[in-house]
Amino acid sequence: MEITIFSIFPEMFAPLNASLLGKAQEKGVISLEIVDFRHYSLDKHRAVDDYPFGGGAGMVLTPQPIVDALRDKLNTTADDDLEIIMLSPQGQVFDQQAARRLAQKKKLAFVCGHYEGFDERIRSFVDSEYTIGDYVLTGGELPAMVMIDAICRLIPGVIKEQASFEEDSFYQGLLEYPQYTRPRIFEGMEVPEILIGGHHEKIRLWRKKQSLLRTLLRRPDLLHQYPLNQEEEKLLAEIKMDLAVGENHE
Ligand code: 4GT
Repeated sequence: MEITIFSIFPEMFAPLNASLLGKAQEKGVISLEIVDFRHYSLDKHRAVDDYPFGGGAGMVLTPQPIVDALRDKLNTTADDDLEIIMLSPQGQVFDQQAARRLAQKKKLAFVCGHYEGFDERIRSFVDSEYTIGDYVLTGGELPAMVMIDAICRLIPGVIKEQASFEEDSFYQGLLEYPQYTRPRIFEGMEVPEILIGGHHEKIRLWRKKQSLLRTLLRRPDLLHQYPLNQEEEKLLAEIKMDLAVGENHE
């Protein structure tokens, strides 16, 4: 996948060169180009922002540098392989489903804003607009990195074990079950007995039940969205019985 980032703070993207995404770049599985759109400003002071028409506090990103940078770096004429994404608190909420959709693209571009935001006309030059959640940040750089991380780990060859996300997708829409490694007893806290025995079917059911319990207690909103199969319906009924008699609290 080819990723192009448009930002006036290119130095903020150093984290993408570390860890798995750094490796993926070395392997050529993904490529990153960071474009400082200030270089495209035709203003005598290289300004990228200006005062808002109608008055008010703060500055607004002006269209010229961003649109010229997009035109110079991308094929902006109806390219199905490319999606140009704007980051803003007014976008659609980025979630795992959006990550899976975007991981299918050959090319992605991210336009990161600053100050009070974008001149409205810049929106005509992007394909989609995303927010990473309902809070305000100083710029779109961190949201772009969050999206890039979530998307790239779904690309084959970025994570070593394909199983890491095949399993994720098995529990798609539910929270993860509790995990343990050695030692069997740490400061008096024991690993659940069921995980020691090696009875794979019992372990699978215990984990599924734990996922359902954890999702019910912590994220009931997710559980309401989740399409329960027969086995899961049965486990959830058990959980509700357990809770009623005071068992199974986290
Ligand atoms: C939050 C998010 C975002 C901002 C988010 C333009 C001026 C937007 C600053 C920028 N804040 N961008 N994408 N929650 N702030 O995703």
